[in-house]
Amino acid sequence: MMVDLETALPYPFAFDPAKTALVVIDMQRDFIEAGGFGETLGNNVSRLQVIVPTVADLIALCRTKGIDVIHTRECHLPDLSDLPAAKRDRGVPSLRIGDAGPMGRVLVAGEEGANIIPQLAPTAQERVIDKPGKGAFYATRLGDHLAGKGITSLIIAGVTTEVCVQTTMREANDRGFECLLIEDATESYFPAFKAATLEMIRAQGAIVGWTALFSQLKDAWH
Ligand code: TIU
Repeated sequence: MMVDLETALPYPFAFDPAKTALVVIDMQRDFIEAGGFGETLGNNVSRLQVIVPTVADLIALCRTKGIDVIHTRECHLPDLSDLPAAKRDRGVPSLRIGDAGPMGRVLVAGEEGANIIPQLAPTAQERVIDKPGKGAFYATRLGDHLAGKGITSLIIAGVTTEVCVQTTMREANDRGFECLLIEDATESYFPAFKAATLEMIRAQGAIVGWTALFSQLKDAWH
């Protein structure tokens, strides 16, 4: 049965739970905890910690409803063969991707920092997609996974709003998915960038997709 989220912006968002997945983007220690990739870039990572309880509630709701929960992690192979020089050499971080830091090698699969934070740990049944880019469709099996399950709508959460979340949402939109971003389940190191991203996603008649608060989704989903 369809769920009609009448309070979504810019206009009501209807979805069939049988064809909907939750995608939780990059809720990793490297972005959310001190000593990880986010902090090496000069960011105050504590800003991202405020959404953790809401993301946990969103995951719990989706598990209760029986919809597919997918987690992504931005990270690279230990030999860095999937890390373009352009990404490694960008900017003046305190540590570069692949360097040894307090949570292991920065943004490398298998290291502590690349793990999803314990509060949001995936279950053994849930798919975890490791991705070398900002978008979750680039160089991953996500598209095949969703097609195999007949998924047409995505509920999206995670960090950071204007980088990996927005890139993934635009990739999904171009692939024909209807996308709903949960406003209080996404966060940025830059409040103005989060606000601008929410606005640009839903502008022009949902040019990229819809947004709603978690409480609004919960209230609509009986
Ligand atoms: N730097 C920043 O805001 N984000 C990233 O590098 N990756 C994600 O957004 N996951």
